[in-house]
Amino acid sequence: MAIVDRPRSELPGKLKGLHLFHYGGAPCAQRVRLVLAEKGIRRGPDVPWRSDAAAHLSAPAGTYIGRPVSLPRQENLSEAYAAIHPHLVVPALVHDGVLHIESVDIMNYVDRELPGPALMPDGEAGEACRSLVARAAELQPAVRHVTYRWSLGGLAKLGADKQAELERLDAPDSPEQLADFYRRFSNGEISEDTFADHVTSLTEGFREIEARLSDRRAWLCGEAYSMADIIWVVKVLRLDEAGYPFAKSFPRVQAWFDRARARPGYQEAIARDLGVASRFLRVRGRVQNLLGRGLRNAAS
Ligand SMILES: N[C@@H](CCC(=O)N[C@@H](CS)C(=O)NCC(=O)O)C(=O)O
Repeated sequence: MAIVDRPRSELPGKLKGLHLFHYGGAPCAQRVRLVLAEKGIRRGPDVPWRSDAAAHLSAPAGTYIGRPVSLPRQENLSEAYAAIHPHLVVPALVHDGVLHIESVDIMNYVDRELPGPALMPDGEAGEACRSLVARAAELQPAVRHVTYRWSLGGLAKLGADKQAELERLDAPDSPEQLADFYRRFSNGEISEDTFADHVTSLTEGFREIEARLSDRRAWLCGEAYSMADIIWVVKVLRLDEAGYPFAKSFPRVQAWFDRARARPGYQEAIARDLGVASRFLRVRGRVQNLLGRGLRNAAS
């Protein structure tokens, strides 16, 4: 269980109820919002993430307060956010003053500790479900590489000053190694072969999901929507925005994704955040595909 024992910021200790540090378009945060929505925990207002105004300190029971941290504005790469999340990524969840990090741990925590339908099945189905969740989590670095290479491109490159600041803020033992990733990406040190290998890893993952759906089951672990669906849905969404050819390559994944998108939880947790930024990424992905240098070409 990933808990930050003594965060440098005093803010988490002041928060009552549930508070989620997140970003609308970030898959790791989307999966936690989806779990909260499927548990029936309602989304309250979004407030400025650093706010310790009295009106923002307590989330009423059965709701959570969103504290969006803008990744495009690089608010996560700041001293103030480093004092909350030592690895400089979203999400982070505070529950009654206790700070939790690592999205899969947070998903399990919410499922286990809070009321609402169980999202992890029992018995054999549970084992399969856990291994699908682990498989998805293992592919997170691949999603990061694809996002930066095919969706964000030059927009995400850091200048020398920002990079130096990031090197200073990033914890040397961070499992994310974000400063190292940004340095290699910004300096063009990641080879096209490396990016292509990440696309191949994702394609292998989607092939496994397509195979699981071949017996016409509604959801990945059987008839009940589970944690496995949640973690894979947001992965498919991110790649779909980037221009991955699901309908052509994996039609069952596409149909399952469409079913998942029709759920009320998806509407509350994901769809309402997919604004201009998501449309921009989709258009960019489509144009790159039309020009023959998009993710569709890399995936074929
Ligand atoms: N292992 C972490 C990974 C979190 C992560 O990679 N978050 C991404 C968004 S999906 C992020 O905040 N990236 C910051 C950036 O790219 O600057 C978790 O699962 O919580």
